[in-house]
Formats: sequence, C-alpha cells, structure tokens
Amino acid sequence: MTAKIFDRSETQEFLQVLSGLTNDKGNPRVKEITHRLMSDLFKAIDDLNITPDEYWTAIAWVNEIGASGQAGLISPGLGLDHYLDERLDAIDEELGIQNGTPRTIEGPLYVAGAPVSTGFARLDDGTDTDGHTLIMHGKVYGADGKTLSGATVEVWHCDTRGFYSHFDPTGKQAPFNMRRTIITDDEGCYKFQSIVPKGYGVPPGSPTEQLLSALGRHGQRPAHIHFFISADGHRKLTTQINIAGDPLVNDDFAYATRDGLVPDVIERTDADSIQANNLNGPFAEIVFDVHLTPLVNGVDNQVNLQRKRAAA
Ligand code: MBD
Ligand code: FE
Repeated sequence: MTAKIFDRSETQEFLQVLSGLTNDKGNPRVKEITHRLMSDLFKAIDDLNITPDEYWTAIAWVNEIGASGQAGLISPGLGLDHYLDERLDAIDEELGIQNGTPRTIEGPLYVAGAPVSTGFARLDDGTDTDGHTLIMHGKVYGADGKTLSGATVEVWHCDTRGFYSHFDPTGKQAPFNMRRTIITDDEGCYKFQSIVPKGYGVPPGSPTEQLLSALGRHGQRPAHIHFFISADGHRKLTTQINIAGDPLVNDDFAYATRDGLVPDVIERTDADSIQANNLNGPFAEIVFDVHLTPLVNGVDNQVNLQRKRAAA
C-alpha cells in the first residue's frame, strides 16, 4: 500500500478544524496539544499503514484500560513517568539546582490521609506473617545542609504478596496498612518499623499486561518503598528506594531505579541491635538520608497540581 494522504491540504485543514484551531472558543493550550498529538497520530496511521482492524483493536484496549483504572499503570510501563522525571532533571540542571537525593516516579498507588506521628511510626499491622522485620531511618537535610526538624516524610509500600492497602485484590488489608506520615524529630530524624516489601506485578490478564506481553516485556517491579518528603521553604521530593539484592533492581517495568536510590540492607542479628529496637528477633536495617532542594523564586516550580486536586 502506498496511498498517503497526510500531507494533503485537506488533511492539514481537517486537523486544524478537529483541534478547534479554527474557532475562538475553548482552551488554547488544549487545542495546541491536541493538534500536535492528533497530527502525530494521523501521520503514524499513514506512514505505518495502520489498518482499521488494528485501530479498533487499540480503541477496545483503551476502553479496557479505562474500565480497569489502569491508565496510571500503563503510563510508567511505557516510560512516560520516567521521561517526565528526566525532563525535570534537565530543567533543574539548567537552573543549576543539584538534587542531592534523586527524584523518581510516584506511581499510581499513593493514598492521602495516612496516620501522622512524630519521629517514629510502625507501618505494618503485624498481620503479614511472611514479612521480615525492617527498621528504616535517616535524616532530612535542608538546602543549607542542616538537618530539618518538622519535615514531613510520607511513606508507603506493599506487603509480601506485592499488594498495597486500598488496592488489595483480596481485600485483606486494613486501610492505611503500610502507609504513614512521619514528622522529623528535633534532630531531623525519621524512623519506622515495618516489613521488607516484595516486588509488585501488574494484575495478571489485565490490559496493561496484555500490551507488555505484546512488547515482549514483563510487568514486574523490584521491591521498593515510596516517599514524599516536604518541608517549609523546600520543594516536595517524590522518590523511592529499591531493596538492594532484588534481582529486578535493574529490570523494573516502571523504570524507576536510579543511582543513589538503592541503599544497603544490613541484616542485624546481634542482641544489642534487637533490644535497641524493642524487637524479638533479627531484622533488616536501612539507613537513608534525604536532601531537599530550595523553592525557586519562592515557589515549588515542579508542583503537580493534579495530585493536589486529587487529594483535596
Ligand atoms: C507500583 O507499586 C508502582 O510503584 C508503580 C510505579 C507502578 C505500579 C505499581
Ligand atoms: Fe509501588
């Protein structure tokens, strides 16, 4: 097939009309983006001879993605979340801002409103008996290099089955299990007890998995722990740490692994360490300090308003 119609003036005029560029109502930014995306899609259909059968298969898939609430899951799977991070990094580089702690993607499974405590929290409710006890702690540092007391550390992770509370297909977990907000203490420290999470996998048979399979890819993430860290006068940091030693640390379907975000996991078996943490057996310890960056001209230039709206 050699028929090509993209460059025809009728096609170009049609793209202007369907994007609203020929009317004076609506939202100019939405028109601009729609025009570009529709043009790229029309061109791809033309160049690749995308058939009606292929096109309508894709539409059915988009419907399934929406019906299953997986737009936020295929997005990191297709690297878009990581790409946005790379762009933020590039913008920071232009501004001369150094991110002492790298950012990485939020993912689709944060829930606002977790219980708040100062200094320390226990994240898990003790019902995941397959879990190995984890003690994780560190200090939050401000732009001036000094520790920040009163900083907010939001943390969330999944259980040993790879399920997050509020998204658990078995309905087994209590609300906010393995989700807490910890305010740093006078020394700028946060500390929590939980269990070492396991990796996450996209739901079997899901439209997300179907596309990944067609790409010859898997839908697994290495074990990881999510964080939002915020403090007055600083930009909110979205990041994660990976559990060192997980075989998928460098094979994450969501592309969230970054240098500096794979802290050592130290296995503690000595009586003194166990007693100092009020535990009754061996545990894993992770130490992870966080360095925040200052506001830019008094504002968080990277704030994600959609997340604010969703949390309101
Ligand atoms: C997760 O737990 C996650 O963090 C991401 C980015 C995507 C799917 C599941
Ligand atoms: Fe996650």
